[in-house]
Amino acid sequence: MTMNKTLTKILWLSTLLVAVCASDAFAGVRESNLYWAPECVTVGGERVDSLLNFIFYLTGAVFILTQVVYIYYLVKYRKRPGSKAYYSHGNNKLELIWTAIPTAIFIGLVIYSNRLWSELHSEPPADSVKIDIVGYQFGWDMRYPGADGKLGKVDTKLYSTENKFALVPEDPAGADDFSSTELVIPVGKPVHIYLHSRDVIHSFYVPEFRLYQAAVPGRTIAWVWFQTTKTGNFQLACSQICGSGHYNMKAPIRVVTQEEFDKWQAGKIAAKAAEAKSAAVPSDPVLVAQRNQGEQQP
Ligand SMILES: [Cu+2]
Repeated sequence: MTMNKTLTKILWLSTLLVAVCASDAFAGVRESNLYWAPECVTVGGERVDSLLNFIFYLTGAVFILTQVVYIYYLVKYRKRPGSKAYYSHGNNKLELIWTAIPTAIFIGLVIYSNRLWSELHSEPPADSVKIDIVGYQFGWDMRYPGADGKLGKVDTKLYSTENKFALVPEDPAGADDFSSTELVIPVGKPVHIYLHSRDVIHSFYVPEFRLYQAAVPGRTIAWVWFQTTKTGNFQLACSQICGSGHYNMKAPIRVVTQEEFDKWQAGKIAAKAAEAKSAAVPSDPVLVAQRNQGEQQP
């Protein structure tokens, strides 16, 4: 009996310890809009919100109305001495009306939400910023086009430790692409993302963007694009349980001004060019000597 109690205590204490130690890895704490959806910062998200709010207020109003009527009649026709029960067959006309109105509303909602869905998934604008986003156990890698403005081709069969973006080596467009561990986006500009997974199913989920899309291994998900309305810092957190480290599969998102983005991009492109240069010409004197020696030998 006491043994059991001790065991339970140990179990509780260790659970508490794990929770305290892991608290650092918990997702960002929401500080505003605690009783509503988080702040919305995309054009498409605003339209999703207006549909959600419409449904919320409509069902809320119907709920209050039906409850008021229900309570009114409950009190009005309560059991009282001398009053006799009265049997009513109902009213066909009324039933027809209260069936037809919700049916019409539901059909309207289906048509509207389908149209909204297809609009949100329409062709991305030609001037959109293209970003390859790759999920893996347990993190995210982003790839941006280099100076040529083109993302190199991907063959999902090529994912490896050396080729973490599965780039097709024959495609020259991929040579200058640069990678990032944070998602940096210019505000107001359409962003077209290409979603990939290196291992299992992950999910790209940004509540403030009202965006949720699974990343499926072996596939390129190319139909997601969005346009932000505000600068700020957000968090990309995988929302598909993908293994033991799922809780910590996060990446920072920075929505910045166009100038800030251009500066960041130029820096990344320059760093990539310098990296390519140093890889082509070894600067280490020992390596240079070895290379020269190698060249002299027949
Ligand atoms: Cu994941």
